[in-house]
Amino acid sequence: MARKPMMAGNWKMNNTISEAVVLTQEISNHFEKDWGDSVDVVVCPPFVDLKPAKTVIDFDKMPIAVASQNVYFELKGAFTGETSVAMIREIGCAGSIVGHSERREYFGETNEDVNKKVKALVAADLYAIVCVGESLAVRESGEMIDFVCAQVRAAFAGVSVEDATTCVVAYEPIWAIGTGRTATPEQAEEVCAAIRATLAEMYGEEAAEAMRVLYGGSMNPGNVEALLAMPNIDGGLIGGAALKAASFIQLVEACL
Ligand code: 3PY
Repeated sequence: MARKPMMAGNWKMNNTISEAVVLTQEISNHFEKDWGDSVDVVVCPPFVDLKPAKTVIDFDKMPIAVASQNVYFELKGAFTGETSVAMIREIGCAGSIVGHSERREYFGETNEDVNKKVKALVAADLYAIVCVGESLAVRESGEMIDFVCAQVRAAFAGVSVEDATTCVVAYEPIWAIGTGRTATPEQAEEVCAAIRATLAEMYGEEAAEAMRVLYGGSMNPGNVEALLAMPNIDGGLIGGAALKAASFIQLVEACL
């Protein structure tokens, strides 16, 4: 089955509101309307930038979606500092990244938290971009497939096939994030294929074939073609290269 690629920019904790507006406008200015037929483009700015970024995108002219980098699973209440699915939905977000390795490592996010966030998102008709990936130690132990597939199973535990197929999985080996090291296309493909096999065990072949599996971890204009040539890599979740309009657009163009 031909899956429509997705190119999503994870801006992390970069860009003030004014910078976010400029970057979004620069991306929009390069954007050709019919690109939306061939690729889903998503920008994931920090929370405070979501609304201003969304406001400068005219979705009819530039089919660029906005998603958050995180969301809380409780619906409302005394959770200081957190942001709910209803809040991001009202801004016009299409979904949220969940379980990025930086959230797992620095903020103690567990597989159980990720699962609750996926459930909260899909219940609000939003999608999750579920990040999974192993550390260097796990890779060197040879256990990376078991480790990553367990993360996938945990993230989607109790999520229906209808809801799961709205979501996206992003394989981001931790040792390739912000290090300039990229998994080789073959290394990335091996794990992305295993992720799809896990989705097939959980949801059946047809659903697994329909779901997008992205690669993330120092994807850039120099390596994007080789990564996208792999049968189980359906796009990218982009860090540093998403912070400049020119390089992000090159990555989007690689999907056309
Ligand atoms: C990276 O490419 O550095 C990322 O973490 C994307 O999410």
